[in-house]
Amino acid sequence: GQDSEPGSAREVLVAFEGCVTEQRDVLLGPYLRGWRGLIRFLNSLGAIFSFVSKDALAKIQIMERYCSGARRDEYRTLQSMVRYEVAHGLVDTQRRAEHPDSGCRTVLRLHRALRWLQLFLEGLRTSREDSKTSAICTDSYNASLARYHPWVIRKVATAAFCALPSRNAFLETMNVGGPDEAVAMLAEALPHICSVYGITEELYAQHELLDLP
Ligand code: 1PZ
Repeated sequence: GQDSEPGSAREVLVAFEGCVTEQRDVLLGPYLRGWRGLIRFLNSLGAIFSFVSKDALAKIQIMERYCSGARRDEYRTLQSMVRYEVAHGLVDTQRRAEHPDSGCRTVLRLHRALRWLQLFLEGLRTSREDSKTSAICTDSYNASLARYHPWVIRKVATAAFCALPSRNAFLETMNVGGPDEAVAMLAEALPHICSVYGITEELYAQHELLDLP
């Protein structure tokens, strides 16, 4: 519920740490909790990003429905989800038709956004104090998510990035102390996001799911 959502960036990023099991399975519960925390953080940046958080939230809700539905056992991990949906023909591979909101295509959108997040946070972490958050954000967006978005979304997104606060102010909004503490926290937490991203990428590549419509 609302109260158990992570409140600071540390809790958000650490949620991704809890995603990966010893067998390198990705648990959907913590994955979606991490995402809920990211959305909450995004909302705190202002209404200008609500077109982003609405889309991400809709996808999280699709996944939460699977995870609490009649087939919840199949949706415990990304691996079991892929196995189940693929084996039962529940994934549209050519165009969205009978299964427009499969777990596989929905997670793929979040997965691509996670690549953006990884690049953005790494850029933020390694940037100089006078760097512009908007420039770091634009660079990481252009190097990842942008290629999946039509022109109009790219324009709206890039315009919204200009509203981002300065690097240090942004690091402060992460609620983990001053900019130095925030940077240290990012260094500690980024490997977990990378690992979730890498495992998912490999899983989707194996099943040829990386281009799902
Ligand atoms: C800190 C600044 C935050 C900037 C966020 C950067 C990402 C910009 C993405 C803008 C896209 C939003 C509009 C929705 C587009 C959808 O069409 C696509 C594809 O979904 P489909 O149409 O196929 O169902 N959706 C996405 O690509 C998912 C985007 C999720 C972005 C989540 C960002 C999380 C930010 C966390 C901030 C710390």
